[in-house]
Amino acid sequence: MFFSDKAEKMMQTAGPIEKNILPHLLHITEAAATAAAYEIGRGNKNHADYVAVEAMRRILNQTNINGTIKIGEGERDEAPMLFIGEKVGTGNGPVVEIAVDPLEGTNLAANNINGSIAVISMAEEGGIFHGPDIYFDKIVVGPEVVKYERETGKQVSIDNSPKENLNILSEALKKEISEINIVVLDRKRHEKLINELREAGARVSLITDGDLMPGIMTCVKNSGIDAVMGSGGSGEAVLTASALKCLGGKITGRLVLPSVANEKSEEEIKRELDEKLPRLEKMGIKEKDISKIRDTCDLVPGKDVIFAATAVTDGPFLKKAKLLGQGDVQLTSITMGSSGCVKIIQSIYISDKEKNPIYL
Ligand code: VTB
Repeated sequence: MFFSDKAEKMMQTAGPIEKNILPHLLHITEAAATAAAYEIGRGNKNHADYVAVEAMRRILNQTNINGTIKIGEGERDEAPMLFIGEKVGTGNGPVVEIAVDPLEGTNLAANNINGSIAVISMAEEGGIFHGPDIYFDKIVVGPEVVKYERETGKQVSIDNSPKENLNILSEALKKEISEINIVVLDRKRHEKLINELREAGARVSLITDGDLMPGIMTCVKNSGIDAVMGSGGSGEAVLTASALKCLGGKITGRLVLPSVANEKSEEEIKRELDEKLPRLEKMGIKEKDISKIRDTCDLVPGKDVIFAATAVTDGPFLKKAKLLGQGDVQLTSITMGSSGCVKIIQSIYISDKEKNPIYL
């Protein structure tokens, strides 16, 4: 079989959402990233988020889908746009469930620090976890680890010690533990995890925000990121799971209330539980099930999954949104679908053709 036949077959295995909606997904993240680009470095993360949300919603509503937001900006009473349950799209098109983060890493964008993106994923009905906006304590690994797990029956797990997980990573990736690099959000709640990883001999890269893209990087050969560990937003975990489903990686972990993860007082934990339990129950999650282990397929059960991200500030392989003057803009994005097809796209929007149309 020629390679071209293989690529053609891959294109044919794509489901209807990947075939028909994926090309439009790019415009949705591009619009959000463009709006956010004007806010880079202005120090106002709320406004940066607002303009990204507004732009993303506008383009979503011009898209021929019958969509429902499953992971969004929050509950209906706290988020006016892209709230959980909001119906989006023209209504003429496939029924899809949607996870969005119009500006992942609001602080990063507001302060012009690397790593902020506009991101979205979609899947068929029932394809995206209907979960609360709390934390997900997780381990994210790439396809080589998944292959090793399948072959040996050994598995990375949130219930293993960091040392046990490092041993599995070391065998799976054929690396010494001293060569392994784990990305962890720099938070007090991760002090124990960071110490244990370092004591076991691994290297730990601390980041201030934005652990979604590093999760995707575990699926990129020689990216230098072997795993992402620790708790972060559950919405970001679902978005990460969407990408991993396309790339063959894995996320595993459990939901956790921020007050519990951040070791707040009994009183604060009770207050958060009282506030969130009714919502959790409405979503079908009983108190005893909050801390159940969930993996990629629990977070994204869908079969026809699509994902897109556009850089706002610089990233490992996506270059920042560049404002070229007079509203012109240059963007880099990644899109993928569950067929396995990945695209890295540079877009240049220049309205005046008398200007030099291509910027490098
Ligand atoms: C993480 C990180 C995000 O929120 O989800 C984090 O990936 C949640 O942790 O980029 P904290 O509540 O400790 O900030 C972000 O930093 C922002 O959404």
